[in-house]
Amino acid sequence: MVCSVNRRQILTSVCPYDCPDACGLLITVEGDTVLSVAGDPAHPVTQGFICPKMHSYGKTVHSPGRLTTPLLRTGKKGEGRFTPISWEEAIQRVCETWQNISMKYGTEAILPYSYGGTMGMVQRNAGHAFFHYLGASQLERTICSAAKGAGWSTVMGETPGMQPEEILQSDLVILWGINAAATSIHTMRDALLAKRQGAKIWVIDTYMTATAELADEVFLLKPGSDTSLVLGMMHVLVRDNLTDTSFISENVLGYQELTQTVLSDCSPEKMSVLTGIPSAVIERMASQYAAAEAPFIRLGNGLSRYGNGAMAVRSITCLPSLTGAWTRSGGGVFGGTSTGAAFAMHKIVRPDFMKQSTRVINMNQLGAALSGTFTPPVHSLYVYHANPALVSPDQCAIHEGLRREDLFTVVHERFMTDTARFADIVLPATTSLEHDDLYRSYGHYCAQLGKAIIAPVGQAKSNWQVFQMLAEGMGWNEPFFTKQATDLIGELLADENAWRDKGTNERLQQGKAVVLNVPTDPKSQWLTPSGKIEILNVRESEPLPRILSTHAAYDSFPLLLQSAPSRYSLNSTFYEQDGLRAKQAVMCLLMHPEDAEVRELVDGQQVTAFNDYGSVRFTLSVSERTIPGTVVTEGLWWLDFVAGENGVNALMSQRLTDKGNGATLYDVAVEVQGDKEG
Ligand SMILES: Nc1nc2c(c(=O)[nH]1)N[C@H]1C(S)=C(S)[C@@H](COP(=O)(O)OP(=O)(O)OC[C@H]3O[C@@H](n4cnc5c(=O)[nH]c(N)nc54)[C@H](O)[C@@H]3O)O[C@H]1N2
Ligand SMILES: Nc1nc2c(c(=O)[nH]1)N[C@H]1C(S)=C(S)[C@@H](COP(=O)(O)OP(=O)(O)OC[C@H]3O[C@@H](n4cnc5c(=O)[nH]c(N)nc54)[C@H](O)[C@@H]3O)O[C@H]1N2
Ligand code: SF4
Ligand SMILES: [Mo]
Repeated sequence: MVCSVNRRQILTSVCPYDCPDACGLLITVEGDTVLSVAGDPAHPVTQGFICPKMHSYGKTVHSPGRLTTPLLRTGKKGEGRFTPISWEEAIQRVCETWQNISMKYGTEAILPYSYGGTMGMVQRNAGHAFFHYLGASQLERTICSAAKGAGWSTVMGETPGMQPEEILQSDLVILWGINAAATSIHTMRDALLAKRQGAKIWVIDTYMTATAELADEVFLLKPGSDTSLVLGMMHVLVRDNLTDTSFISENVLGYQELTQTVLSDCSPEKMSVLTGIPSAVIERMASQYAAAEAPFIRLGNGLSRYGNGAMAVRSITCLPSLTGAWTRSGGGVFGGTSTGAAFAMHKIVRPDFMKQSTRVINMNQLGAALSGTFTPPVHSLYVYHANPALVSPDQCAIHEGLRREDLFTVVHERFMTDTARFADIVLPATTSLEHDDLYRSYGHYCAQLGKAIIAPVGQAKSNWQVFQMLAEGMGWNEPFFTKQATDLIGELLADENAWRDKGTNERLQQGKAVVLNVPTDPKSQWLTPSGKIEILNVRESEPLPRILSTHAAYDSFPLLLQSAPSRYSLNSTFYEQDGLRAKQAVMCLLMHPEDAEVRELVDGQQVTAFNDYGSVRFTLSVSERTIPGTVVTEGLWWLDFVAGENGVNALMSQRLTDKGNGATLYDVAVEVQGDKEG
């Protein structure tokens, strides 16, 4: 008998999930078993502190729900009945079907769909080269932060984000549209540290979040009204001469034009009606903002998920330039980092493989794209590291499309998700501990390697491995597809540039988290066409910040619905863990007592929220955490665990943001009624 002794080891890794913190991890393994997961104290930013979700990552990796073999559909689409098949058969079926579709309808009839299941640069972008080579339709990936990016760049151009740790030097931390206690725990940690040194924390949100509980002051406003709030504050700054004229004259374009608008149209009284925040409070917010030495605005994504979302981000981005807050350590606005330029991404994405330009389909309009009437029709959908049947807007339209008999759907997943249930072929995916990748972060400036530290569970394969197999199955002999993930990491790091010091690659190879250089000073070198902060941007159809309407304002339903993140899940990820799900209990709808009373609804009862897109059942939670007129649900629950047939995104529309073609997931109105008994 061969006896193998599995040594217990502690190995470094990175959290792979779509979270700004990209925490450094220490994984204790014995053989191929993960024993425990902890934060890595050596990580320069995350310093050993991680969220409760990742402490139990081992339960995800070794979950009995993991997909372990390729599967072929045997039941109806969406039913979830499958039979195991071999990888060879699966790849052969996919390639043959794609070759037939390509001959009959052209390669653009094939649509890839991927997003943020894993954030490593190689595995996240693994399909781009393949689909470029194939000539498939392209996906516009704008579900998350596109409007936020567009709002920022309208004012700041290519200026990179400031150093997030400056928050520690701030005397007024404004957490604006961000539930940091859930979604950016190190921002929350640092905000609380700043508070201990005397800073005040403000939260500007639409309901009382876990973050709001930790703040000195909470300002709850009507969903989608942030532009009105900030323009009202600007009115006061201008009217009361609280602006920094010398900073403005040297650094700002369009101040005079802005003053005319805000003075004539944006009085606090008027803005009070639009925001629901009393005018005296808007006055006080403005004067306290101006009085602060170094106000640090941490801008979340919440306020960008509206028909006027890019404008809201743009307006807030202008604020520190009025008071010259940028000149002081700790002052400014931070919405995130963008470190793409640090790595040779084109060597992975291979835009040069596209023989001709192909059509682009917006991911937020997948429902329309899958409808039989779309021309030319989509005949095959390949989904990897994403769960569109649950997380994308207008769920009923998506499900209807996924049920089409003439649609060939392939889903590469770790679990039998709501999307995988609709697949013709399901392929089993590795977790981050089973494949190699290089990670960066959108919340700080560190990068780190995450190596494969256990063998794949079952027959799981990484995103990149599957595209290698598919390329082979298609009969392509392009050498790029024979490279290993580690080779691709090498390509990303090959060219030296100003973001990476000489020793960076070596330290990365040792598994260390490395802080990247920011080549320009994000607080004085404005990388805009004019070289100034562009409050006025004449290249835009809206040259100045201005109040734009939300989409929901045109809807005929009375309650605005927010579907915010939960502390114990990450989008639709982590619902595989019973313990984390138990902490969320059930899919709730928070409603203010006044709204409940007029509808004769009581706490704990079953209700249905509905609008023109669909209807969703919730357990009602009557709560003063919301404001009248706004209802809130947290988390993106798998359909296995909800009362009705739909998830919350059955209520969301495919309408896009004002700029950036983003999703308007929070810009939605509903009515709510009590369910009949049973
Ligand atoms: N635990 C956990 N962490 C996560 C996630 C998760 O689901 N769970 N998701 C990850 C992902 S993909 C992302 S993009 C980030 C997102 O994290 P955040 O940047 O925090 O953004 P959002 O989740 O969009 O919403 C943040 C807050 O905005 C509020 N909000 C909604 N509408 C408005 C408005 O009109 N004005 C204002 N001022 N506030 C508004 C919401 O109520 C919510 O509390 O978090 C990541 N981290
Ligand atoms: N109503 C509402 N809708 C929302 C949001 C909201 O706040 N409210 N948030 C939106 C936001 S910000 C975002 S970013 C999107 C997120 O949308 P998605 O990016 O689709 O995110 P997840 O729901 O986490 O699904 C990711 C899936 O990837 C799988 N996965 C993980 N690692 C791998 C891997 O290495 N390979 C493969 N093949 N699969 C893997 C996981 O098992 C999981 O099922 O959702 C959006 N939808
Ligand atoms: S989900 Fe976010 S906070 Fe939690 S470990 Fe991962 S990166 Fe850190
Ligand atoms: Mo996101």
